[in-house]
Amino acid sequence: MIWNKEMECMGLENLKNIQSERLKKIVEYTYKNCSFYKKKMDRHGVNPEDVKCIDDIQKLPITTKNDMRDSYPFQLFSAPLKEVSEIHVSSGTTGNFTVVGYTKEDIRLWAEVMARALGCAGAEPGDMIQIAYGYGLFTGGLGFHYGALEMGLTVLPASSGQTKRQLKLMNDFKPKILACTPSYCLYMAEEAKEMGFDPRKSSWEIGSFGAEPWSESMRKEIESTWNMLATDVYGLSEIIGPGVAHECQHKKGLHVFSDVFYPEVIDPKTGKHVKKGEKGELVITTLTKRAIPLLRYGTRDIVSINYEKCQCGRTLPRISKIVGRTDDMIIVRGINVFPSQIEHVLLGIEGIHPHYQLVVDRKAGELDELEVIVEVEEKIFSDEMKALRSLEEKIKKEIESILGVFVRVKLVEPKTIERSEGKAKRVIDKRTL
Ligand code: DLL
Repeated sequence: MIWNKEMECMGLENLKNIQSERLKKIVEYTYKNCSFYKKKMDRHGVNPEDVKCIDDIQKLPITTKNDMRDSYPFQLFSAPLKEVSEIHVSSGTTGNFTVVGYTKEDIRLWAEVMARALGCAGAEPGDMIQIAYGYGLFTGGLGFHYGALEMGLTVLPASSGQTKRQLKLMNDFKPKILACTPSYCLYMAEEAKEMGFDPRKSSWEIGSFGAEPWSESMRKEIESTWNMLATDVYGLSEIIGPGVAHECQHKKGLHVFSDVFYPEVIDPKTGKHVKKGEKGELVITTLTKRAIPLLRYGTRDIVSINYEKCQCGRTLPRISKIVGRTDDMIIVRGINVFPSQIEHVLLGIEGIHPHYQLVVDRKAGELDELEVIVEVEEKIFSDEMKALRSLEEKIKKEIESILGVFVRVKLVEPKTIERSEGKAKRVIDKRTL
């Protein structure tokens, strides 16, 4: 279903007019209410009056993750704290939390975009949804919650974890929709099988999976294991949480709700727009947010954008599945590698489980070593050593020929790699660079 047909299917010229009007207003608003933005624009030599239409967005400077961290906790807020009704934080690997806030109006916006996202996935009012993203400071649980209420779904706010209870809820209440990270969905399948439950007989028909990168092969694995449609949801706390973009049932890219979140793709080295359709860093401007609007926020996520109308009727632009983050990329002996590329190779090989970890190390005076640790079927372990070695060799050859990077492969028994109920940890970088 299309939740907001007017905004999602309008002609591109109309959409551009709306974006232009909203951009002018939000630039004025942030300049007036947030000293960080006033200073940043002044330093960059740009005034709110210079921004007359959406294409003028390129005159504005990029807001970075470091800007957010340096403004800890509330200096990037444009609304006074007493008007903020909810605060979330996301924790990075280093330094301070990233803090975000929502006014009442922002919460209404979040509910609206998340209802639109659920509509993309194929949810209909009256359906039941099991929300197994974490509730709390992480935006996943509550974002889905607000959207589901807005659409009129019946909500099971299960939060993440307690896997046996998740499965019992599913079995007894028969929810149609599941929302969680893709890695947690596969972990639940393992538990289900151990409990003697056939995942293919589950009540879940549609999954809305995101918060971490996942490959097309992982989608196939989830769809065949659970016999459900697996759709991709994208978002980040800084922009709103989940609800920035969602795939429709055609699964040909994620529709960005660009009447409120304006997307651009830049070359992170030059800061300039890439050519249409090329990959680069996704930059987003929140066109209507009040508590903490962001102008040209550099997400570090790598995507391309397709502006063609989709088969579903939506004219909203579509971002490609996220290949990885600029800061997630491992550079091994000078070659750029994204965990999702390795995942794609691994899941194409028979006998492999979708659980893996990449360990990068560099011993003194030596070159980088990339070790791929991957779980294989029990059966392979009970085979002779020879079979195990030949599988190791096969994986090694495929990764080396496709990615051009030298790797060591270590096969381990099922359940050796730590499972995650939220975002999976795929890379362990032991190098002290
Ligand atoms: O992960 C919000 C979210 C919750 C999205 C639930 C989808 C579902 P953060 O914790 O701030 O917010 O992390 C945001 O996660 O910049 C991406 O690098 C990554 N990410 C989010 N969705 C996807 C996705 C939430 N579908 C960061 N594919 C983002 C790949 C994703 N990466």
